Amino acid sequence: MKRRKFLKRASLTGIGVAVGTTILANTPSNKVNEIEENLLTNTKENFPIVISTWNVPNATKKAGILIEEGGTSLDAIEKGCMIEEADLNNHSVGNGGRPDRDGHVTLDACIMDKNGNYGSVVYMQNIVHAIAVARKVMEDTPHVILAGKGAEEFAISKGFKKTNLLTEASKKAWEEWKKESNYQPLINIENHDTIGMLAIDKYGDISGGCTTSGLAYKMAGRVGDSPIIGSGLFIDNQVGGATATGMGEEVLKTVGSFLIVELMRQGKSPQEACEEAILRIVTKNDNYKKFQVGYIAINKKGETGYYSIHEYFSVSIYKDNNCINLPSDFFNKTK
Ligand code: SD4
Repeated sequence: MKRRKFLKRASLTGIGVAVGTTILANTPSNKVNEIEENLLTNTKENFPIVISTWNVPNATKKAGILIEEGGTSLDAIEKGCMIEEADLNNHSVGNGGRPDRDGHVTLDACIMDKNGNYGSVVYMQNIVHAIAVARKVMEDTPHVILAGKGAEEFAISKGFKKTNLLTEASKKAWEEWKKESNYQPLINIENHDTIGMLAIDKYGDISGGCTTSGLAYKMAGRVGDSPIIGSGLFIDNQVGGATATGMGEEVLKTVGSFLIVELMRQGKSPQEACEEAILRIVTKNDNYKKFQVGYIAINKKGETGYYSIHEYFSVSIYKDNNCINLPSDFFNKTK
């Protein structure tokens, strides 16, 4: 697809699409079969493709180039996410991430492959590349989640280096915060960089990953949505994938990424499915004006969708050797 056509399609899918009201239960079964058939038939038109939460061109390009060159979506996800984890200027992922209230940087990450395999680390400290450790959990252990000290020790046993993740800049910001110790999880409305990434490689296979240091100044021991299968990330290689950013507690309560993939299985477009998942949150929670959640999704054809509660969520997309950042449409239009 040429760049102009891609941009046009991307902005069409991203902005101003009405929320679908069709409920599968009301859809005739021949229609359901037709929808599923369409979803499962690769058109080869829209991939390889990578989509990431927020404006993360370096990570998205890294993944995009890898799959353009014939790499697998799983390698692309791991290597792409690692770029953000190593970036000291990104204060919500990996090295340089904001600490919890006690000054500890604790990381959550997960990865999922085309076969539905999943690996994750939660509440891990002192290791930069949580996404790579999550992959090792998936591939080299009989388990799917390792937490805290166990995750750290496993990482070290696999050759990962122990690193102090609390940079001077993050320490300074934490010390400033401590003066008032005012925990206001009203964050994410303007910008945030927790990276969720979905990719389809040349072979049509989907993988996804998600990596974060979680909410700044969270309580010690807190784990968010990002490393939890079905909440921060879900992949079904027959249907598509979804991943989340923002207030993890709300994503967890609605099992957002699984919901989006199941809605796509039932015939919704990625855009409609993301909008429906955001609606689930806001209709259950009068408090929604105080937190942000953003979702991205991709289906088997490589069609993308993205939607958030508030303005300023954006996505990065790599396609046909181009990487672009697009603003997301959002639910709360009241100022
Ligand atoms: C969490 N969902 O720990 C993560 C944070 C995040 O953009 O995505 N921020 O709740």
